[in-house]
Amino acid sequence: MIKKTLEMDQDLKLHGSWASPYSLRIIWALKLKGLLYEYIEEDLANKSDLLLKYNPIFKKIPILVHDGKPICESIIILEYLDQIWPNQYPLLPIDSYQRALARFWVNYFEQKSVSLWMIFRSKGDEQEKAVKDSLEMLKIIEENAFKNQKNNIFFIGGKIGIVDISFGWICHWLKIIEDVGGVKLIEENSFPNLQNWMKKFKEVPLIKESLPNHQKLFLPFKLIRDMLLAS
Ligand SMILES: N[C@@H](CCC(=O)N[C@@H](CS)C(=O)NCC(=O)O)C(=O)O
Repeated sequence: MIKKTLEMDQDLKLHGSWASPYSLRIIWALKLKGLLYEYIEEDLANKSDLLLKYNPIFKKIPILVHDGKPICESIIILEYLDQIWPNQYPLLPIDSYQRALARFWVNYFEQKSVSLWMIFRSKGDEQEKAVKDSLEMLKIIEENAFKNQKNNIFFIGGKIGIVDISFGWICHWLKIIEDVGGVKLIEENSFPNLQNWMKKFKEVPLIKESLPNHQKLFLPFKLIRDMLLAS
């Protein structure tokens, strides 16, 4: 499927998976920047030769291929896109200090969100520990990450930026993790800053239209969890 957008003279291909929150990070960035790209859906149960050729180390998607050159790891891809197209919807703040702050939170989330996936793939004591670690991460984000908002909705700068894009998947996949893992992390009144941001982020049309159906996502995630626990 080819997406028609503003920039027509680039050869950009995105190898992704419809159920992957990491693919979605790149789709959001490409759309925000108005870049034309070709999307290639990968079957992660039967990886293509191209996927294995482009990411022989981790064998994971997303992979962005720019003029034949593969770039792997979603955050690295976001930074790459921002360096190549700095003037089309910058994802990182211009100000060096704000830029450092944005990178700090992206890095924090990349390190700590591992515990969210651990909830999904574990049970018993291991899952309890993952819930505890995840709640600690959410509390730290709740109490600290929004300090730079200056009454804006989004993390830094009043518009969706790299922090929103990197955190963004929790707006949708957190519920999947809760439902599939059989746990509850966010109650109605807990984490008000975070919940406000999640609500506003999901309301942005470009984000809203890209989120996969919850029930459609639930089934493969449940199957994967059952397989992982059985093995
Ligand atoms: N740190 C990577 C994570 C990417 C990732 O975990 N991709 C998953 C899909 S969501 C994948 O390709 N899994 C295939 C596998 O592990 O075999 C990134 O940010 O790009």
